[in-house]
Amino acid sequence: MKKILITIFALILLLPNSLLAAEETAIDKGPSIRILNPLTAEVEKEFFPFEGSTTITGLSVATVNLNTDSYPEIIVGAGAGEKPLVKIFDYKGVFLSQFLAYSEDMTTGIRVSSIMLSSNKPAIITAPIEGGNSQIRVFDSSGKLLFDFFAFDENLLSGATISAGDVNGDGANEIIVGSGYRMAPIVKIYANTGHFLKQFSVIDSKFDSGINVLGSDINNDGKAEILISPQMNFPPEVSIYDFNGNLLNSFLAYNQNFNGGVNLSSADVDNDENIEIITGAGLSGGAHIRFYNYQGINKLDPKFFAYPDFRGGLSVSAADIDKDGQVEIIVAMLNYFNNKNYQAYKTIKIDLSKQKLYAYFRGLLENEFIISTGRWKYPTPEGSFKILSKFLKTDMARDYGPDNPDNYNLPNVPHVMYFYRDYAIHGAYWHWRFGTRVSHGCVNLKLKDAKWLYEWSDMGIPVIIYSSKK
Ligand SMILES: [Ca+2]
Ligand SMILES: [Ca+2]
Ligand SMILES: [Ca+2]
Ligand SMILES: [Ca+2]
Repeated sequence: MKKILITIFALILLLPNSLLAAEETAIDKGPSIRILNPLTAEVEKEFFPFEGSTTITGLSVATVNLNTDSYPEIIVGAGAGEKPLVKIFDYKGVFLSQFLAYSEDMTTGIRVSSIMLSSNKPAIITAPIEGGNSQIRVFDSSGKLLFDFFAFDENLLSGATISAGDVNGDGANEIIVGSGYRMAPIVKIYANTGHFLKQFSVIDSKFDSGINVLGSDINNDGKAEILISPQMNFPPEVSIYDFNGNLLNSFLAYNQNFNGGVNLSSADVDNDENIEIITGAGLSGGAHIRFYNYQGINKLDPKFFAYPDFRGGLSVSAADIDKDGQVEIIVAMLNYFNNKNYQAYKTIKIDLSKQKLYAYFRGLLENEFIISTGRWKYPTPEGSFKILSKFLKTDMARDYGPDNPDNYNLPNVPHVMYFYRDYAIHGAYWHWRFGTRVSHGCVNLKLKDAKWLYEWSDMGIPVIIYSSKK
């Protein structure tokens, strides 16, 4: 009898672990690339460029024909947490080659784009993402570095965004660079030799969390327009500029309350001889793709999702990669949450010794707050956790026994985010002793700080709790 009980007990213990293991196996493939038909939303192909990497947090994707077979290749850049690799795949998703775009120890992630330097000279452009600098590099089809330049101050770790197009109509493509995270929104234009040509501020835009750029002749006048959208933190507005920085048109790609950013691509997806603007929702959005014409009118299915459940945004490209006369949409998971590591794009760090909470975005300190954690009797747990649930308001009560002075009953605790069991980060209206250990294990913030952190935090982001002084 005892043995049976032990067996049952062992089974109960084992069950959740084995379920967890199954989940982890599914996740281990890493972020995916999908090839979709824009007319039917059908997935034609899926592959996993960094299968086996346990640290990669996302991808960037571009397309260009690099060799003599006239089929465009799929160019994939590694996101944060992985070596700065560019991997090249054919239109069937078969791996062809790879190269390091920057030194091996630069693991803050890269973006990729492509440019035709002349009619038969394709090239790959790379730029670091937020957390890295703004060194733009241009490689030939074999991965040989042709030239590089810093688009912004070398010490600035805001990253940069990249695209290309013949913006001045002289028959040669220019390199377009967009400013990165926490910079005033600026577009810089370089010749295809790396020679700086001009820049303009996006004066009617407040986007200071990085801008995405795209060069594409969307109005058929023989010159590429410059499209701009926010990387995050602003309404999903796509603005169209000419070479001189004149605003030609703008429209909202998604609901104006969506602040997760917009990624851009373009192609004639419906074969009407007009190029469509293709948008992919950014960092914290679902895998929502939309198609617009130059006027900002929605075309095709406005409810096109590349993945049913994924919420981490898409890097988007488009080309007729199988040469059947129909353009494909090629998407990459931009912000891939791997449950096994804690290098996600946003991280909350809590230093119990200093009674401080730090909010990091891609390794950059975005905000810090003075807090109150658990007193010595009810310590806040140290370790790696993540945001499990969010409540705008909730009641909190604890009964340690009759007449125990530690009992509490707090109605309407604001901006509550649970990270482990019944431990939460939340606003506290009942005391003003921030900077000292006051709570029963929760992490208390001032009301305005709690509101900011609540709005900034996404579900699942890591919460790392430690003591800098032991
Ligand atoms: Ca040009
Ligand atoms: Ca044009
Ligand atoms: Ca079209
Ligand atoms: Ca095709």
